[in-house]
Amino acid sequence: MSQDPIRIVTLQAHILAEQARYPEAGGTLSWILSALSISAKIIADKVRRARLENVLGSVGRENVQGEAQQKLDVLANDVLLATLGGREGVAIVASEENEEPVILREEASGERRYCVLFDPLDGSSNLDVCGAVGTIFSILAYDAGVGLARDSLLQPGARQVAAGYVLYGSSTVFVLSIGHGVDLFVLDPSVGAFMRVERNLRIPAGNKVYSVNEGNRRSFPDGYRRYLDWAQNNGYSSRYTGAMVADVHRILLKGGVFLYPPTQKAPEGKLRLMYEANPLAMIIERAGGKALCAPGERLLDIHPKAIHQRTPVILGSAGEVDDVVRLIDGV
Ligand code: AHM
Ligand code: MG
Repeated sequence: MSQDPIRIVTLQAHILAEQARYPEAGGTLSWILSALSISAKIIADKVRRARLENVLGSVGRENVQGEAQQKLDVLANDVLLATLGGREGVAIVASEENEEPVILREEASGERRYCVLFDPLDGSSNLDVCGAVGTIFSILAYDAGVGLARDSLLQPGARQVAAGYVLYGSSTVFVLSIGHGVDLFVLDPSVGAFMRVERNLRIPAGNKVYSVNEGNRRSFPDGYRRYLDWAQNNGYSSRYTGAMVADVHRILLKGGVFLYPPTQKAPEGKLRLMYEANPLAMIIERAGGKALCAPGERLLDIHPKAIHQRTPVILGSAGEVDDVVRLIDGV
């Protein structure tokens, strides 16, 4: 009797196999994903060596969001700009750390071109204490026919061609969705490659865990406070690291719900629609979960008006999101 050999699939091989499913694909997207994979390895190395190389702490200025920029925010941003800048298929790069998108190639071309948006180092305030941080990315098709090149970016998240994140935790993981399901890769440092460890990830339908900054509870709208009372009366646990990538990764694997509600200080919520919320919402939906910006309003359907726009976020296991909505609606 023959035995199936154990298959080793790297991220690179996975991307090429996905590309082969679409005979019309010219490989442009694959090149962009490979630039993201290389960036992830370089950033992972910088994160691991940060204390040794004295690149922790802030650079002493704020980004466009009014947040103190960490030295590693800037380093990670530069790495992504450098790797993506060399890819012919990238028309525009937009980063949470840059006020304006970088237009690289705006003329029409025979090959399909893309816009790549990213949060280079999400949760970077965790760096000083060796906590988990991540990189989040979103890829949209570029349309040279749209008036100003930067207007090409203003597409609802549902149109993302690919989305994903890298989590620099106790290991470095790369979570990716291209066109359909969600796949999980882990960096094997001895080989220098991301290895596929799970295909078609499915988020558990429920789990009694919520992830929210409860320090803001007093300034949440009533409905969210009602939900928290209900959850606490029903034996829920709370898990919150302050890095969205780490918190959402836990929920993707174990189930539960992640919330960033509107607050008095941030009436639109704190999280950025195009760099953080859209890509993570797509991952959660493609894994079978739900992602909303308010009861009855799908996050991926928001038509952005500005690239640094913010949004409230409710995402996670379908059953848990339904409970949040029920309690917000006061049912
Ligand atoms: P950052 O991209 O500047 O690191 O900010 C985003 C982070 C998210 O990762 C996290 O969910 C949130 O900010 C935490 O904010 P708060 O400290 O208000 O709970
Ligand atoms: Mg962020």
